[in-house]
Amino acid sequence: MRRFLLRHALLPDGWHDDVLVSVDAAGLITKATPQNSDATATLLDGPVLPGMPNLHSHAFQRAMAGLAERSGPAAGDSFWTWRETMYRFASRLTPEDVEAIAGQLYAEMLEAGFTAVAEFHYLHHQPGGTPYADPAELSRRILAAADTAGIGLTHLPVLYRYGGFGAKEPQERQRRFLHDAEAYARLLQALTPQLQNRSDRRLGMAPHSLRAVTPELLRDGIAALDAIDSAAPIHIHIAEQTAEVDDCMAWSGKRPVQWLLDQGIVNKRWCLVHATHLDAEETQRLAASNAVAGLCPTTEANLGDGIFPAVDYMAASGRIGIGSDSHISVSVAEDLRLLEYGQRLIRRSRTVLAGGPERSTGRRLFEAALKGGAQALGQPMGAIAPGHRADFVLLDSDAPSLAGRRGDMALDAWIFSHQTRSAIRDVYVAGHHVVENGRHIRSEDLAAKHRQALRRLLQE
Ligand code: NGQ
Ligand code: ZN
Repeated sequence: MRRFLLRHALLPDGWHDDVLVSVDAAGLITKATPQNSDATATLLDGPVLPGMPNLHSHAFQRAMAGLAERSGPAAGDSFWTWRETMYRFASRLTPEDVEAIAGQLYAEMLEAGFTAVAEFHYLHHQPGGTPYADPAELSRRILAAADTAGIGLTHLPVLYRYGGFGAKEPQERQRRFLHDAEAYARLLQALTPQLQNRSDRRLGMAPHSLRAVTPELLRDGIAALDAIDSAAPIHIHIAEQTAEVDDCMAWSGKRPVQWLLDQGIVNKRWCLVHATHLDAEETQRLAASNAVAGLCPTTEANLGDGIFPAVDYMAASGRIGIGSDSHISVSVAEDLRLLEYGQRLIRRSRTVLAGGPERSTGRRLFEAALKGGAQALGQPMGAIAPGHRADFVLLDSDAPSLAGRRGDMALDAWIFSHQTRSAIRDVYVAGHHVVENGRHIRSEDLAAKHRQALRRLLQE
């Protein structure tokens, strides 16, 4: 049993001082009582937030962040030309590369205040498409990276079989991603032992998109998951680009989110990643489904996706979470800020997502993303309260941007007043200290391995 004394902490009912927290051997909080003292407890002396879930990640893409910013030979660079660059990059990665990139990324996520990640993992096979001797090789590399970094992980092996709506055959470059229903069920089974019985691990599934599966394959994949855990998370990319909406209309006569909602299967297990292009009816129906909209504002901006109707969706009590997706940026604060700024820019207005008069925009967004993120990851996190994991993010009250600020003012300052030097000082996951004075405890070792992998990759 460990004890922490949090000087100033955000609890589910608001800010409190001197919160004494007891943590059991599994890393779960058993008690959290304000206005307490204990000279032997570990003191976290400043504003303490619950760790944020990162609900969408393709770890390998971190290593190509910034490499797709040079314009191509023809006018009209887009999501789809970026995707070609990404496929080329993905085709060269070895298992060692995948682990080195993910290890570095996960350490950076922790330094940024994310204490768990949903890894939407689709790089499964060797270049060319032959499975590795262990078909779960690359998933195991992700698990190893998460263990080394000490981050919570919801592992989402991706079900991918087709190259477009209507069972279109995949491209050559997509071969590393592909499974049929049987091979996919075996992969889930093989990964189950390592992802069970830990408060910081969860297995789920990710049909890549409606482009990558047929209705039958989607059904079979879910059945394979249900046989293991009928409450496990299900994530899918959806309606990120208008071309997908058009293709879905041509295939089914329905928009992607409309089509999926019409299947009658979407519930709180689901995370609809992006869901950028929603009409008014889809917005209301998605909110009512209790699924989470997985928003990735920095990636969506980088890829030119469009802007999610967050005001109407959140007004309808729609659930959201945030993900760093392609990792063009790895920052809780930046993704929340950009989510708000997108809405401000189209509405020519301010404090748009604060949710009512006299409220903190940062607090509303932070709490919504904690709650939705925890639901999407299917992990006991997102609150400093009994039954939740002891994931703490200590802000540096000496940072210039936080000087003299407490409570919601500190949270707003951290999210909106960006300073180059991170204002995050210490991070704990399940009671374990993983970031100390702004640096991950293994940052040097992880950075060295990452540097080595990247030098080799980019020289080849
Ligand atoms: C992905 N990324 O799977 O990495 C996708 C691009 C696709 C995002 N959607 C590929 N941000 O959607 O086909
Ligand atoms: Zn994605």
